[in-house]
Amino acid sequence: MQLEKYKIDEFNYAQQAAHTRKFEFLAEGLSNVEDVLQKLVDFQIAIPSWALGTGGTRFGRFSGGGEPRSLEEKIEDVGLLHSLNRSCGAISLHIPWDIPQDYQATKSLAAQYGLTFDAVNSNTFQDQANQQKSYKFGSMQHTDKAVRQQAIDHNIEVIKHGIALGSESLTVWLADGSSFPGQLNFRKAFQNTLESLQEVYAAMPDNWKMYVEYKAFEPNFYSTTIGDWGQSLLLANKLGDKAYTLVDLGHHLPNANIEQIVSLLLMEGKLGGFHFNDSKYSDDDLTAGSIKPYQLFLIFNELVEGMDARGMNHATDLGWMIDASHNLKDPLEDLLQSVQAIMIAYAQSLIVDRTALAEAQQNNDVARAQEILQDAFRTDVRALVAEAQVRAGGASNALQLYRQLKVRENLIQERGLKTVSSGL
Ligand code: PSV
Ligand code: MN
Ligand code: MN
Repeated sequence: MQLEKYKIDEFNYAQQAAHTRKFEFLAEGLSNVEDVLQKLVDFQIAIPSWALGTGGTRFGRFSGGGEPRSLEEKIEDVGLLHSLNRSCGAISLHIPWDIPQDYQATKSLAAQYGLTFDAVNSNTFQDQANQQKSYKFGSMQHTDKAVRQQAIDHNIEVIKHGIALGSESLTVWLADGSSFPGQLNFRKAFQNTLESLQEVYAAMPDNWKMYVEYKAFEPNFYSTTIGDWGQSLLLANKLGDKAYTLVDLGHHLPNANIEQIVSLLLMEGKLGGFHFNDSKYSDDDLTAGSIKPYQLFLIFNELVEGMDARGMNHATDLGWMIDASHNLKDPLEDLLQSVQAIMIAYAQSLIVDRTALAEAQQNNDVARAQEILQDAFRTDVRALVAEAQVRAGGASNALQLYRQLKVRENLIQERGLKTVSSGL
């Protein structure tokens, strides 16, 4: 389904008076509006190919209909999101769920929608048909060198797909670990993993980044070999300059201070990227900002502070990605909500009075420091985000337009009601 630009213009025109009123009121109270707007226009978040269909849980899956049935249709869906909000200009593929048949055709289709290929993801957490060895007891940590080699070869294969598509990073998430005490030797599992990753690392082009993703538990429930940011950072440091830690917001033990983790990883120059989502319990993969919006803001607050301190480019120096799953909502509506929540948290962190905050911290003025942060968090910046999206060529309210245009109904017409998107 193609979304013609005139439909966006018509929508924005109808909303203009109300939007302008809100925007001007907000802009009047801010000192750096144009700077913030430009940063919001530049900011892009990659959409994971696996989040475009209904995920389901291990208890069941309820199809929403009209889901993408091929890589081409996944690209089409991300293209649709991007034309609505102009903030999701990249797609992140998961191999082998998304094997491109014809690189040139896939690349030109993506280019037609203004999309690039973000990090490619390897998959050694499932056994595929025709696979020689099983990953039941792990992949890169495995006691059997042949299994480790299979995992290494797969990752090198993924890098090759990525190179052909113009991607410049590899995300490695391993399900490796153990479910019972005594099942494995922690040290040997870690060393096997390091050696395997070293071989993959050596196969990466010089301009590539490796994102080492950690996760506290699940599918293993006693130990995970890359279970926290310490283990990931240890690996990234041993691997070299091209290796970084990737933070998935749902991969921590309850109450972890993620913003502090982010701050220290940035300080070490080892923060590579993000998988945004939200959770009440663990890896719930819910819509970003739906459960803990203040935490999302505090994370962005550290990101902006730390990136500015290191002179980093907000838009290009970190891998911004969403990692979500949908059981109840229309996946495209959910993704539009996630992007919106991320942009809001980013905008709020851009209006924090940093000079005043540094002064309050220096003077141990705790109440003042808290007030400064909460003042930004409690500012309704939605009109600022809308203005940036309109300036970039998108709609002032992407979700409202999506519904108005009956996008899902059209996709169901085109693709059918009983569709199963490939992936989890
Ligand atoms: C694992 O829970 C994870 O967060 C990793 O990023 C995977 O690649 C992704 O989910 C998709 O299942
Ligand atoms: Mn993830
Ligand atoms: Mn996850």
